Amino acid sequence: MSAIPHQIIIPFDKATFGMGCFWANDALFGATPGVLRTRVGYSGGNTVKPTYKNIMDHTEVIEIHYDPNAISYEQLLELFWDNHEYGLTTKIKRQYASLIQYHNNEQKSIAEESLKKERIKHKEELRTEIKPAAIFYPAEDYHQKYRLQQHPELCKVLMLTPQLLQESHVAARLNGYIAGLGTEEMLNTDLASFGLPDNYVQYVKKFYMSNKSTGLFC
Ligand code: MHO
Repeated sequence: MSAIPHQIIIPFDKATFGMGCFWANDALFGATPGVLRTRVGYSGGNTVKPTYKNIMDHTEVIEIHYDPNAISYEQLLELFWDNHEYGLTTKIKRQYASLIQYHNNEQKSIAEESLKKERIKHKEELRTEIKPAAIFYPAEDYHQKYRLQQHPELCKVLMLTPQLLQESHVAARLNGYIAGLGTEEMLNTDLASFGLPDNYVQYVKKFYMSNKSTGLFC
């Protein structure tokens, strides 16, 4: 078996979003072209060392590393607006708040502009907050690539370590595909280059096909 191409080492930008339970958007962005890696965690609060059981004033967020030559911040924001677990106008506890954390002034103005456009589509006030990026506390290992981790044999073949759960490109992609996300074309191209044994290629395809119509869930 050839080596699994876990790491893609090219310049990247970061995007951080809160959109509800982070399991769903980890899978969504993982299967998005131009996204290099994802990891989930807690951010935005003032307290230190939040955990899932004691998240305090923090929000569940996803941190996305993307190739700005392959996908724009505007395109990521489109996915952000369209895929909130609780919608954009529902009053929801801080854990699941709608949050954009910008990493530079350009992201800030693009996000503010897109919020203005999004407002026009809704009758009620949007609850989305736009704030500067703050300390990101990675979530516990079992939350990283949650959908993929429901397939322990596949994870074993990928030789996923706690570090790779947060950093692997292949894990990010498969976490989406196994949940039925991404296009079939992307799936086939990726599976041809990931170096998985053939029975696992078939295994991933089977779950992709059967989950394809399920959509995002948490
Ligand atoms: N509905 C999920 C939420 C998990 S999420 C990481 C559960 O009941 O466990 O917030």
